[in-house]
Parts: sequence; structure tokens; C-alpha cells
Amino acid sequence: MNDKPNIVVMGLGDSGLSVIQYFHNKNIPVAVVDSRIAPPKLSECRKLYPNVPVYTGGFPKEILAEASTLVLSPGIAVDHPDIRSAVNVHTEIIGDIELFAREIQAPVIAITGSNGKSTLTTLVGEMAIRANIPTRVGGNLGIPALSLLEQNAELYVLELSSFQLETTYSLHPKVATILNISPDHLDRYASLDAYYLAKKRIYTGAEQIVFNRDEPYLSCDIPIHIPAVSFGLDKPSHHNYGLIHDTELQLAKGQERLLPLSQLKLFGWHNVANALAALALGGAAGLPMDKMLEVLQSFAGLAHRCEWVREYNGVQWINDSKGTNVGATLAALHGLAADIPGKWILIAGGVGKNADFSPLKMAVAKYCRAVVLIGEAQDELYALLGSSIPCKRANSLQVAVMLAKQCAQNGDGVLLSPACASFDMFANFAERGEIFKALVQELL
Ligand code: UMA
Ligand code: ADP
Repeated sequence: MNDKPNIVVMGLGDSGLSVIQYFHNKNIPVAVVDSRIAPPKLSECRKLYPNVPVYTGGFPKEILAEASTLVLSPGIAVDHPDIRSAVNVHTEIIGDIELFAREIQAPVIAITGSNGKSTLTTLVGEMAIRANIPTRVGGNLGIPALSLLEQNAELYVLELSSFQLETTYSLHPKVATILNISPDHLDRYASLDAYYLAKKRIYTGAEQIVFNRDEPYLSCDIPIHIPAVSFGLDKPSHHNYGLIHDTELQLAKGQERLLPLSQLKLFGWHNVANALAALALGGAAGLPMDKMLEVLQSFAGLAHRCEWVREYNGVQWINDSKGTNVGATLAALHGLAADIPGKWILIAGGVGKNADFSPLKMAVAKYCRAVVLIGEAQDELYALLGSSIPCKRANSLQVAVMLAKQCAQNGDGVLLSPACASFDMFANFAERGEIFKALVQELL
């Protein structure tokens, strides 16, 4: 083995490119490998960093075996067989978040969970910005962490995926949360426990923890040596966050009433949980309460997350394209149930990621009039739901919108919340959502 560091960047997507730039700024040479023949950032890399050797179409064993450090894209599992067979005990395996962690001085609010991460991360970021704190927001959401690095930043708010946490060791957040946990990415993890264990790494070295007391799986497993604050949709004790029922429901911290629910701009019960989690995280990081409450009264949510599109002929159309797993779709169905007098027509399907769809059955029976199925998972979903509710199949989103329109009655809503990834039919969830919105706007 060489004594000099020999760094190999694995994966040439957004995060890989940010890693190359990071080492380029430090004048440290790297090599890049990607199993894809034409990775997304190939031409940008060749243009910006012509001297960086790039190997595509596989992971050359001799390159990996020579490396002292592998910097993995979150899209590549640590136990990838090519990595296992090439590395030795001295090879360091890290990701971009670990490099970020080694670089920063400013505190980090670290957020993970199965659903709601992006909403919560954005909300907390907005709260810090409203308080005039120089804040950088990103990670799994939007800008890769290394591209957020800034001398003057006084706070980082990071959305972290289980994939990123697998290769992170020294983040030591000021405050960390696992917002919730429900099965996802079971095409990568052997079990829900394995997925949770990756997420739980977010607590490593944390100064404080915010936890969801409505999730028994999470709340019974908080490290006892770290101070913790909880949030939940019931009455809060002490310094915890929750809801108090006066003449109307109020967001509260202990006995202190903070904001009537009617003044929250976000809608749906899952977003009430997100608002409480944001207050708890912001509170733990020392953000002023008045600024946080101002943000809650103006933040209407992100596109593609239970996003209201249009009312057409007495039917509400909602775009929840970011509902990419069963937990998210259940949250949308439960969370939005009170928002329409009628029933939902659910548009679901796509890439199933080895998920167990069975929890959808009861919720669909309770809240839906009909289901329209798209994408690869439609046979599996049809087999599950077809006997208990009218199910229609569509070979395009356009057809799905037409079928949903035919099923809907006055007072109903149409909800695109696929419980699946989008890659069989679309570039990503955002493209799926944009196409849906355009189709809905065109309805005559
Ligand atoms: N891939 C290969 N071979 C490789 C490298 C990647 O086949 O050698 C494939 C894998 O299927 C992988 C996919 O390409 O899943 C994307 O990998 P990438 O290296 O091109 O990804 P990046 O563009 O760097 O994006 C990653 C995150 N992607 C994943 O975790 C899959 C982005 O999260 C993140 O925004 C970005 O870094 C910046 O931090 C996206 C995501 O889908 C939004 N995350 C998952 C989620 O939210 O559920 C975890
Ligand atoms: P993530 O970044 O974790 O995918 P998002 O904020 O993008 O989360 O929201 C994705 C979807 O997850 C939403 O469209 C909604 O269906 C669901 N969701 C949002 N917040 C929550 C929550 N607190 N609990 C459960 N589901 C949620």
C-alpha cells in the first residue's frame, strides 16, 4: 500500500462533483469511478477538472485496492461487493457529510426521518434566516453539503438520508432528530432495523436530541446520556412540545400556548407534527420563539408535498408526488382526511422499492372512493386493493388524470401520492409532480 493519501471518489453525480471540487480547492489529487457508462456530471467534471482521471462503466478493482480513502456517493452502499472485494482494513470509507463535518466550526441542526425531512429542514432554515442568523441549508435536500461550506456561516441546517449517515462518523450535531420511521429503501437494506440503525447514527456525538413521542419505535430508543426534548400531537409535559385544547387547538410548549392551529399556514396533521418538530429543534438551537412563530404563519410548504393544485368542478386536486413510500401516502391520506367533505381518488404506483404495500389497504378503504394505478407496481397494488375498492389501471399519468376525473364526485379530492419512486416513468418526483400539475391545469 502507498503511504501517500490516494483518494478515490465513487459516484459522479451532484455529491461526487462537490467532493471533487472540495479536494481541487485544497490541491489534493483524486481519481473518480462510476459504475455507469455516462454518469450525470461526467461532462461537467471533464470541463472543470480536466486533469482528474475518471473511470466509468464499472469500479476498477486495482483503483479501489490502491486507495487509502474511498469517498462514496450516498447512492452506493458501503457493502457493495466490488468495495468489499477490493478494500483492506486500512482503507477509510467515508462520504461527503464526513468531509463536511471535519471542515466546519459552526453548529449543525441535523434532520433525518422517513418522511417530512425536506419540509422540516426548510422550515427550520427559514426560522434561522428570519432571526438574521447567517444560515446554510441543504444536504440530501438540494445543495450538497460540501457546496454549503462558507466562512461566515453561523449555522448549518442539514437534511441527511440514511445513505449519507452510513458513512458519517464525526458530525456531532448541536441538535439532531429522527422525525419518524417507516419502511423505505428496502431494496438497499435487509430490514427495517438495518435502515433504522443507519438513521440512528445521527445521534452520534449530538449535544441534544429532539424526538417524536408519537413514534414508539423511536421514543423508546433515545440514548439516555443526551438531553432530549419531545414533540407530539398530544398535550405536552414540562418543556416538551405538543397541542393544548382550549376553545381551539393551540401549539404549545409545556403549559405555554404558542399559536392557534388555525394560524398555521401548512395543512394536514403530518404538517402539525412538522411545525412542532421545527419549534423543538429551533428552541434547542436557541432560535427566538417570535421569529419561529412568524415563519409558521407564512410558510405554505414545498412544491410536490401535499401541494394544492386546483379546484375543478367541486373537486380538489392535490400533488403529493414526493409521497414516495407507503408511510408518506398514509400520512397524506390521514393528514388530509378532514380537508374535504367527500372521499379521495388516489393515484398511486411507480417503483415499489421492495415495499410492503399492505398497510395501504385499510386507509384506502377508509378514505378513498377509487384508486388509479400507474407504473411498475400496479400489478402488485391491484392484487392488494382490487377486491376492496374500484381500481383502474393507467399506462400514463395523462390517462390516470382522466380516469381520476371520471371517478370523482362533487366534494371529493384527487390525490397523487404514489407510495413509490418515479424512475420507471419520470426523471424524478419533481418531474412527475410538474407533469401532473400541468395536466390538471389543462382540464376542461
Ligand atoms: N449510481 C450508480 N453507480 C454509481 C453511482 C451512482 O449506479 O457509481 C446510481 C445509484 O442508483 C444511485 C444513483 O445513481 O442511487 C444516484 O447516485 P449519484 O451519485 O448520482 O447521486 P447524487 O447526484 O450525488 O445525489 C445524492 C443523493 N442521491 C441519493 O442518495 C440516491 C441526493 O438525494 C442528494 O440530493 C445529493 O446526493 C446531494 O447531497 C436524492 C435522493 O433521492 C434527492 N435521496 C434519497 C431520498 O431522499 O429518498 C436518499
Ligand atoms: P422527505 O424529504 O423525507 O421525503 P418531504 O418533506 O419532502 O419529506 O415530504 C414528503 C412526503 O412525506 C409529503 O409529501 C407527505 O406525504 C409526507 N410527510 C411530510 N411530513 C410528514 C410527517 N411528519 N410524517 C409523515 N409523513 C410526512
